[in-house]
Amino acid sequence: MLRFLTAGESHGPELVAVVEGVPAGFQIDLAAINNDLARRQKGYGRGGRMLIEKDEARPVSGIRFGTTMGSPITLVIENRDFKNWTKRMSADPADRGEAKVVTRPRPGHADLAGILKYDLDDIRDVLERASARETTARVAIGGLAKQLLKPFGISVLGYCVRIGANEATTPEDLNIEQLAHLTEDSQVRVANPDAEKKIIAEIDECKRSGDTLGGIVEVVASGLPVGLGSYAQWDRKLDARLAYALMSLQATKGIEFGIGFTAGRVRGSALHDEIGYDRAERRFTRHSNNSGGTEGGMSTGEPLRLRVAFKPISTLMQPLRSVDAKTKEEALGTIERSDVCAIPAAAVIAESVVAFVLAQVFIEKFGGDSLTEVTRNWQGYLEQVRSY
Ligand code: EPS
Repeated sequence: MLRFLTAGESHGPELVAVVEGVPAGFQIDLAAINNDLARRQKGYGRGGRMLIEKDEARPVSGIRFGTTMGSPITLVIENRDFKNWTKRMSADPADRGEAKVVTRPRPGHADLAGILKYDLDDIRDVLERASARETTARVAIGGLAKQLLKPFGISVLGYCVRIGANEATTPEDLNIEQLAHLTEDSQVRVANPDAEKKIIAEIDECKRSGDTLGGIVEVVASGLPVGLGSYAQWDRKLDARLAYALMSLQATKGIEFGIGFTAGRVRGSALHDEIGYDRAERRFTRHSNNSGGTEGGMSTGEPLRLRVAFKPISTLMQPLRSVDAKTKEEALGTIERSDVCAIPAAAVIAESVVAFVLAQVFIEKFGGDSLTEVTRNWQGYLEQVRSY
């Protein structure tokens, strides 16, 4: 089974990702992982931290001469900003007292529930780990996962379809490469230049007024064989597992597959994707993909399409009302350096999380200890489906 853990604080020395269950024999292109880390750092509306960092994954286990060995893979990402925090984030008890204690919780952040739950005096002990900086490790893992999917023709892409008040409609019938090309060139990761201008104007307006902006990202994946995941048990359902993983991202508020919540408003005849058969290709086809590529908790073989809604960042430069946790007096939420809008980054993060879950279900279905074994199982299954 493919699994991972991440560790590290936002202003600590390093972020760490340990990935276990990667079969031997996969080529790992570190530059591609680092490219995803760079994509995560981009986007109009990011704050000063991204000017300090240059996120790069350093492999310290599991990869030899660019190839996986079957052992756990560890990727370490340095926090360059740590050099400005060595005393304030020190592990040494002698340095206690070097940092100003944070006592004013921000509405919307993990601050208040975190100090109460862990019985802490300093909100920094909560926010350092709750920070979305943790997603750096998840993007590194997602970058690795994409390379497990690549030999089997599976690609995954995330981009923005709404930021704040502005919807960015995406041209229909573009393949994933064309979409990647369009959204990669956009400052806010949208495939719609008109919307991009309006979004940038709204981000500027929010910056001026000390506010923040959320948005909606779409993730698509192509090349999936039919039958990943299973209807047989609740925790094996592909859509459920994707929703779990995406919901674990720091600002997620909602997820929908295919036409999502609209499914509750239309009739069955308008919704369900009618079935056809292509005799030449020897495969079942669909006349539409309203399901978003899953039925009964399994991939249908059509492209996966899902959307994730992220709330605006909870650090406001015009802070909201709060209470000082120590004195219990009315106070304003703490101001930390932050971003006005991180939705373009969230698109890369959601893409990474989806890539990992897809790699997980893929390895589960076609599992083996080596690329050779996984490939044999995958080819055999595709032939079995073709000759059904
Ligand atoms: C982030 C790094 C953080 C924030 C942001 C995400 O850096 P810093 O706290 O040093 O400015 O920019 O985190 C938050 C908005 C948050 O609430 O935790 C990153 O690397 O993505």
